[in-house]
Amino acid sequence: MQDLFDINDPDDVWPETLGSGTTWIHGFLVAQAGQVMADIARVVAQAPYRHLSTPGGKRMSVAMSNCGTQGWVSDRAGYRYQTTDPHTAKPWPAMPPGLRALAQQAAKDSGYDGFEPGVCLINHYAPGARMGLHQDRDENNLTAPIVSFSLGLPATFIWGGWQRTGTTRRIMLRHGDAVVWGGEDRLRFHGVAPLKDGEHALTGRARINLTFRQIN
Ligand SMILES: O=C(O)CCC(=O)C(=O)O
Ligand SMILES: [Mn+2]
Repeated sequence: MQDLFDINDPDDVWPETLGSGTTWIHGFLVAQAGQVMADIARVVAQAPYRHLSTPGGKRMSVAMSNCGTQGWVSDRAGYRYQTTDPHTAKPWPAMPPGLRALAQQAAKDSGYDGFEPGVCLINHYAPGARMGLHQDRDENNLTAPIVSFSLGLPATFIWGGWQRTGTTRRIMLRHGDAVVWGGEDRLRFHGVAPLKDGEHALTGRARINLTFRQIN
């Protein structure tokens, strides 16, 4: 019998609602993943992945870079967006137009027309890397959604409520999945459980996550 669903078939893209403002688009960028990885390789050649410190001085397990007009950074002075990469003192690499268009398409498909992402934060998870529960609230514009793309190894995404404590839902984000959250869900707490080891044909022993943010 033929499988009803083939994870490698680029036609297998389907939306699932996670909340009134949140859409999980399974398989959204499977077909474009090779191009997206090539775009990311060019960005991180100019602005290498690095482990930032939290304001409290802890080293983050996720390694990060950015592209766009600004980039998200963290150090002893706090969390913020800034126009230059603190490691190179140069402007962040421009956001590749294909990446930007893909993020706008995901937003539109989720009911958010007119999304203008200025920043793409690039997260690199090696096995064991995780991201604690947090809200994305460093953006000046909280009316625009967050668009998240996942590539490579699968990860457990923790989807919470509007308080740090309380019930959470765990979903497995796979290669090519997009999640778009906005509206009343824009400030939900979320995080990522420690990445399980594995090997992915495109990313190797890693998961890459991109979050597109409209900061103004
Ligand atoms: O890696 C993910 O799926 C989420 C990343 C995230 O929440 C962030 O970068 O703020
Ligand atoms: Mn986040």
